[in-house]
Amino acid sequence: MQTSGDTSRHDLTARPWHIVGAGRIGALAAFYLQRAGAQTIGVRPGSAHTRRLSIGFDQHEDGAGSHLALRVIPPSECASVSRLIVACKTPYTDAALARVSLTDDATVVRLQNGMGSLDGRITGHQRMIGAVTASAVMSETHDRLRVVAENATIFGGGERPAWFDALAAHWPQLSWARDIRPPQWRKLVVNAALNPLTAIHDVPNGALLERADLYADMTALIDEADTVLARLDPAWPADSHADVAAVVRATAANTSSMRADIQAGAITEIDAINGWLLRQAETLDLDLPTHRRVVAQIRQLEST
Ligand code: KPL
Repeated sequence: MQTSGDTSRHDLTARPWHIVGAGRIGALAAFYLQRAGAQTIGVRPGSAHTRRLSIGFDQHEDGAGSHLALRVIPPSECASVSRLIVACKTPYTDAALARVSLTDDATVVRLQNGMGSLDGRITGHQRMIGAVTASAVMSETHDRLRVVAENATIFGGGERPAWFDALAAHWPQLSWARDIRPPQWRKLVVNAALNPLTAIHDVPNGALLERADLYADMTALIDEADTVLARLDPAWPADSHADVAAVVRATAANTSSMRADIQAGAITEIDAINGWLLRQAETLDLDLPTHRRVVAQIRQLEST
């Protein structure tokens, strides 16, 4: 007799999972999928050859080392993809997905910062699942990652798919939310308030609570974001200050991803974070002067 656990595992393992952007978080997703018995294939935008990634994982809780072996193929070889995790940085999404051919019933999990990078891409019977993670993975060397914080990860949007329970049994702190917008927006406000300021001033996250000028800008960014989100959804609590301060304290010594991008001379995710808020504000006829200013400053830094 088949149990619901068997059905869930069958649904998870019946078709391969493609992961676009096998960076740190993509590799973590591949690692948990493999632990759950699924076949995983990495997709590397911009590459023309197949290669084999071999990544060591140091897990912080018990110091135990684990290993991920992943075949990584170019997007041009991705025909008939029916399970896709999009974990690349948001500015590379269009280029990465341009040559990936999805089936009509494909499920796409968006495991990225910000909002909006897959808008208009999911059609007909395809399904998009939103995902937000607070887990943190650091690169120790090019083939060794350290899971520095195994925190909550939320997938969601509508009914829980059959495969979800089989994955959650192997992915610590993975849960399902019928409405994924509140967790996505909470992360969005944190990223919108923290990331540009730390990048512009080249400071670790904790500086935002220590320097009066940065604290004032952070407060303005939160207030403006809350104003937009409360207009989009009247149920939005409209006061994210405590949420943001808690993340700043918990990550005080960290370099935000946007600061790291600017330091590395890479394009940032500003367009999917503060840029998304500005686009929403425009449709609502709202002005967000502080977001406008930091977006312009980040664009300036990106172009120098
Ligand atoms: O998600 C982050 C990021 O850097 O993108 C935070 C939470 C701000 C941690 O640095």
